[in-house]
Order: sequence, then C-alpha cells, then structure tokens
Amino acid sequence: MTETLVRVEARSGYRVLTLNRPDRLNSFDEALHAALRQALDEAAADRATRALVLTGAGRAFSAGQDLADLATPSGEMRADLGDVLGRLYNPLVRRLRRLPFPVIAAVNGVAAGAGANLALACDIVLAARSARFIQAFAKIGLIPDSGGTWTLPRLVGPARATALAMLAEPVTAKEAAAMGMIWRVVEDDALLAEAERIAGYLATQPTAALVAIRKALAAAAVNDLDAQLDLERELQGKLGRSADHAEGVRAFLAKRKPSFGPRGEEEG
Ligand code: T3D
Repeated sequence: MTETLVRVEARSGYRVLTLNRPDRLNSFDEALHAALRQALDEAAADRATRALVLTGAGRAFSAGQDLADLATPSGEMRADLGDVLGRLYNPLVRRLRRLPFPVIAAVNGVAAGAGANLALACDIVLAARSARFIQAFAKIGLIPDSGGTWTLPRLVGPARATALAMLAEPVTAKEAAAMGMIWRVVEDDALLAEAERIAGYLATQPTAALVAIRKALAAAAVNDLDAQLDLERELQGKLGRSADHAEGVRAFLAKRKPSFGPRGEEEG
C-alpha cells in the first residue's frame, strides 16, 4: 500500500518521489503522510542519494489536506486540526527542511493548501507552465499552514503574502516565478526532465556545502547581521577544512572538473 501511494524511483545519485493518489489530486490522508514519511526516511538513510525530486502523479502536485478524510460529509470535523498539524504536517515540513541533501519540487499541476506550502518548503521549486498555486486555506476558514506563514513572506514579501493568503486566488506558474515564489517555469512536457537534470547535477556537487547553504539562508530569517556573520564564519570554517573544498580548489587551479567525495554525515 505505502509503496504505491508514493512512487520511488532511484536514479544515479538521486531519487524521484511521486505522490500517487491522482484520483484525489494527491491530497493528503494519513496513509499518504505515512508513505511519504517512509520514502523520505529511506532516502535520507541511503548515502548514495544526494538529491531528491518531489512531484505528483496526474494533473495535480497536491490539493493539500484530504478534506473528506478530516470531516464527515456534513462538514463536522473528525479531528483537532492543531493535533493534525502537530502529528503530520509539521514533522513533514521539518523532515523536508532537514534532509541531508537538496530537494527539488517539480510542481506538475495544481498545488493547493498544504500542497502548495510543501512545494515551497523544498529547496528549488520548478513549476510546469500549466501549474497553479493556491493558498486555499482562507476559503475554508484557516490560515496557511505547513510553514506557509513563514515561507511566503520570505519569498514574496509581506504585501503579496497577505493578499495571497487572504484572497486565496490561484497564481499561475508564470506569476509565481515573477514574484519570486519559485525558481523557474518549465514547459509541461519538459518539467520532469529539467527537475532530474538539476537533481543529477546537484548529486555531483559538494552535498555538505549545499546543506549548509540551506541552513544559512534559513537562519537569516531570524538572525541580525552580527549573528549571521558569526554563522557564516562557523559554517565556512567547517567547510573550508573539508576534502570537497580542497578538491574544488585543486580542480579550479588544474582547469579540470572537480570530483567531489561521497555524501558525509551532514545534518540538514
Ligand atoms: O490541521 C490542519 O489544518 C489540516 C491541514 C490543512 C492543510 C490544508 O491543506 S487545508 C487546504 C485543503 N485544500 C483545499 O482546500 C483545496 C481544495 N481543492 C480545491 O480547491 C480544488 O479541488 C483545486 C483548486 C485543488 C482543483 O480544482 P479543480 O476544479 O481542478 O478540481 P476539482 O473538481 O475541484 O477536484 C477534483 C476532485 O478532487 C474532486 O472530486 P470528485 O468530484 O471528482 O469526486 C474534488 O472533490 C477532489 N478534491 C480536490 N481537492 C481535494 C479533494 N478531495 C479531498 N480533499 C481535497 N483537498
């Protein structure tokens, strides 16, 4: 059951995870959460995995929480939503943000609610030209969750974040790229190939440095300049002593391509 809810394809140096509940627009019920959790943990445990692509089967990336799973047909809530976040979504976002390698979201179609914010929690977000992002929460009396209230203002600024959250209007991939919400728009039929090209490239790069980049950029949201300078010094000091740095410099001086070492113990 869990294998099919998230399709896992291992490639050379990276994995492709596909949310595979297309008849429900890859919306999240407990089983999909469990399957994704397992797939992420397996990828993290495999030293040969140095990048990940996250995408969706069918016409959606993910429609967020499966609303039918949380409520009865008459709209009566079956679960406490704070508890749902605490048990399922918050650990998932933390997992994604702490993976010991970079994660690329290949947003193949609509990404709504938590589906949008899980995509935005990834390190690099590509979207198919036909994809849409919807902060659907306000329409059902909620606030953006899965890190949305943290991620959105950082990506697009508070004015746009407020309008995105309050109006809950669909944003096209092109608009999302123009406002800095995502990295790039790709033609629909080229999306996965481009995501895999990037994952393949990142898998050959110094993983510890890539993970440290994520850490430093995230810390900038809360640090003042002094604290950030200290963090850069700490991280750079460590990276500067690494075999990957030495190899990068040697390769540069010898005018050849670097050959970086295997994934180490880096924490996400
Ligand atoms: O603790 C907590 O807070 C819980 C966590 C909450 C996090 C959240 O994600 S809250 C936000 C939940 N998501 C939404 O509110 C989005 C709801 N879906 C939509 O607004 C639309 O479906 C879409 C904009 C995503 C796509 O629209 P469209 O017109 O392309 O498709 P559709 O016809 O609306 O949907 C197709 C089917 O998928 C349909 O079922 P049917 O009629 O074919 O049997 C629809 O009901 C179903 N579906 C779509 N989204 C969900 C869903 N079923 C359950 N849950 C969904 N989220």
